[in-house]
Amino acid sequence: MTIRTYIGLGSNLGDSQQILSEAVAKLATLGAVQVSRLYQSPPMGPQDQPNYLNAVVQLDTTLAPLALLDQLQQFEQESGRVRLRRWGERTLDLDLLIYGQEQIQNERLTVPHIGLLQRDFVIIPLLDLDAHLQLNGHSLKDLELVQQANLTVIADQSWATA
Ligand code: PH2
Ligand code: MG
Ligand code: MG
Repeated sequence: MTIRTYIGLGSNLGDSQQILSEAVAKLATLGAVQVSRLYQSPPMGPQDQPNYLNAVVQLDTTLAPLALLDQLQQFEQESGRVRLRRWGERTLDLDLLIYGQEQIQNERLTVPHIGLLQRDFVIIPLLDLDAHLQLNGHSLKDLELVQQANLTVIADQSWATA
């Protein structure tokens, strides 16, 4: 039985588009993937850092949540992950956003991801993948944030496979 999960991808150090497309290829080894469009997004947190490239991957996988988290962290390390400060610049960030309908809270993992509803760079790509996606009974497309999003589309949904 596969579970539908959503993974947030971010990078603002190095060749971010290359790094993110390699990450999609790695995620595809864990199950069937669909990718959102690719976005550029101004930094949340310290403003003296480059803009981010952001995207979301939909992954249908049989992995349990912590096994999936282990894989995500391994992929971050393999990309030569550098993380200089909290909310700061990084080569690759892979966040487990949604895992089926599950609510998970332990020392390693909070799902749905804690900042999800506040981040346009997560919500807008999620809506690319499922325009009717709901969280706790609320349609993401009805969030005010969707009207105020400050994102630039860099590439259509073929970006990761081109
Ligand atoms: N990730 C951060 C901090 N700030 N800002 C944007 N726009 N996109 C991100 O992915 C991001 C961020 C730390 O994970
Ligand atoms: Mg993050
Ligand atoms: Mg993270």
